[in-house]
Amino acid sequence: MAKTNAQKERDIPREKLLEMHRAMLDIRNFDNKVNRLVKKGMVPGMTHFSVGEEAASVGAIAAIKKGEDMITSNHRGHGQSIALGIDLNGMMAEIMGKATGTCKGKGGSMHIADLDGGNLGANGIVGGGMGMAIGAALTQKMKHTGKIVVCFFGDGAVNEGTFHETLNLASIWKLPVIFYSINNLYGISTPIKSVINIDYNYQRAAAYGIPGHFIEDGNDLLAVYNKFEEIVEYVREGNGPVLVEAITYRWLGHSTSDPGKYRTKEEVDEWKKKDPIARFRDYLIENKIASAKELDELNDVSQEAVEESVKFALSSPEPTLESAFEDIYAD
Ligand SMILES: Cc1ncc(C[n+]2csc(CCOP(=O)(O)OP(=O)(O)O)c2C)c(N)n1
Ligand SMILES: [Mg+2]
Repeated sequence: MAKTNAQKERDIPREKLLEMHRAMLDIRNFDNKVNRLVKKGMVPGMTHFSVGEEAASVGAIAAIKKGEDMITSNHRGHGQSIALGIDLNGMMAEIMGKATGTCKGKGGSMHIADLDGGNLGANGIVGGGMGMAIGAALTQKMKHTGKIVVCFFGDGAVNEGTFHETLNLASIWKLPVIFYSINNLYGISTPIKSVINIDYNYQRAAAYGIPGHFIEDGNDLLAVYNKFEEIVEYVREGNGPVLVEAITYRWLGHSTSDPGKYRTKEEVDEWKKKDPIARFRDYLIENKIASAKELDELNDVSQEAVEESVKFALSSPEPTLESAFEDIYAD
């Protein structure tokens, strides 16, 4: 794969490229590990994995200011949390319901939040993050912080009423928010094409008088990153919200309880050939940005960090019964 024009022009630092690769490795290694733990009965509740969709989250989050800008996320939010740099130990402990978890073990996989890191929270309610995102964006606008919010949701969320309400409000108030639909072609077993009468969801931006952007290959990390750099600049300059859609695919079931009868093995295999991590690895090697050995080592370090997080979670205490009544109201 040759260098893209955009990269040649801007010359993304090697450190940044490797940081993005590491984030994708962490997402895959972390989720594959959690999947194995679920099968052993070691994870309470339901989990939804980001395996196969890594580039769509990492490319977007690499374009915002970590520790300043904010995100909201959904039930499939592991990838976004990791891309934003959450502590893996705290996240694994949260998923295993331990007191040392990011949310003290009270949220679990679908409700991971990391306010210090800018993650305002994942949400088990489809479309549930949208109202929070525009509320946070309104705060940034009123306080002139210069910060922006990226609101992540799936293709299945676009027919929720809140999608219309929040895009409309954000557009008339020109809020600094990026609505980002990660289109993995299905909402559980429902193909997105069977529930919309247009080709793609980004086209709905026209209804709110805001720009709509399409990332046809959401498994191409640099395509996502380059597009987001452009969009982030536009939104930060005070031009109002944007709707973005990226096409990708989840390799695993909708959740850990999905028999997966609605798609064929051929379809899944076809998408595995478009593996975002393998493609970016080839790109780094072909362009002599890193050697195969260096990237293997990076993967080893990533796997060790995930193993470490499991040890941390397993050795952590359960939340106390009394703690169920803490953190309910703001002080
Ligand atoms: C308001 C609401 N309706 C239905 C559900 C059940 N549900 C959970 S995930 C999901 C599908 C979401 O699909 P999509 O937004 O495309 O995200 P994906 O799982 O594909 O990442 C549904 C219908 C829910 N959690 N909340
Ligand atoms: Mg979907």
